[in-house]
Amino acid sequence: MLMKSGNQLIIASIIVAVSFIAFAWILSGANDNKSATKVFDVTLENNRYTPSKITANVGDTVIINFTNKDSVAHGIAIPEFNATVPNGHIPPNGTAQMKFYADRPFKSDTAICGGAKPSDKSDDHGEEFIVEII
Ligand SMILES: [Cu+2]
Repeated sequence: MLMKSGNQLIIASIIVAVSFIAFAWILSGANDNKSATKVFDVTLENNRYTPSKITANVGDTVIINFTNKDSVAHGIAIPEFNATVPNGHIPPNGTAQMKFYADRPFKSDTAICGGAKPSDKSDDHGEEFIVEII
């Protein structure tokens, strides 16, 4: 009888320990959802970005992999996040990566071949790439 009671105590202790670990694991998972790494693959062709808009959350690390299928370079930058690609341009028929930490809400056209705002159609290439951080 004493032996059985001891076993029950051990089993009860194990159940409590496993429950605590599971609870901590769930909590850590919830935190991961709040600040994630978001990866976007974006293609440039005929002076157009596809997709032409991406959306991420404040607290995210944003990685954008650009593929340029045009025979001209395209400029891209987000000064607010100190973000750009090597040499500021996605090379002709090449690739470039931009990575930044989104520490605040933001929404703008980040294509810098010409105008800095989505409503500005004055640049030679005419493309727009909207980055929105919500
Ligand atoms: Cu361009």
